[in-house]
Amino acid sequence: MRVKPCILQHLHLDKTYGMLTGKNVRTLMEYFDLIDVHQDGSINDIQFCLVLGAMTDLKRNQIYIVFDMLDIDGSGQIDFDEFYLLICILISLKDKDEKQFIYRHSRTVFELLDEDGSQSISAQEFSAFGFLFNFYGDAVKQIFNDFDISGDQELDYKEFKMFAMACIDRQNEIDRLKREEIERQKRRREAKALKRLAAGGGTWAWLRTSSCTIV
Ligand SMILES: [Ca+2]
Ligand SMILES: [Ca+2]
Repeated sequence: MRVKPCILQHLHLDKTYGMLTGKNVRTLMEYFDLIDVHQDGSINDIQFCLVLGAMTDLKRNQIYIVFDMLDIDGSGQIDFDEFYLLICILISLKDKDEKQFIYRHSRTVFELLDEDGSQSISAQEFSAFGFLFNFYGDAVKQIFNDFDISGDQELDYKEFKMFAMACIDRQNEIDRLKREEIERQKRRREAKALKRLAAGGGTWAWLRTSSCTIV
């Protein structure tokens, strides 16, 4: 998930506690009041969809998944505390502090991902909700397998805590390898293009053809 330039741009989490400072919380409360057009202290899924659509590149169906994840009491409304938690997650992603956030708030993140409240996270829950923290595909599978020490295909809280410390490092490593591969492919394409140029084909041939047409 990518956080777009928006109101969050100038907000940062306190380095010690991984939460917003009091002043920033007030700013966020004022913003929440503006979104809360019915002034009932909560926002519904339509308002939530508009806000999160403007702040992130999440697709509509993903936004609804996040809504259901945050709406823990199933009221169909998101109150300020739930909104505040989401904003802290988004700020941590924007500032690339998500590893610290997950580590500091591992219990909260664990409860968010444990959708059915079974006190453990199944592979299915992880795949369904992990995108909120930029956990994707093969990296999830690999790390999930590594940290499921008991081998029951579930991460209990202890296992999750170890996972929290290590998983984003692994994700970064996979991303780095991907970037290197893209760079290698780009260099290969450039080398081929130069080869064609040296052999009198490619761009020069196209230019010659174009000139003839113009004349
Ligand atoms: Ca569960
Ligand atoms: Ca386990």
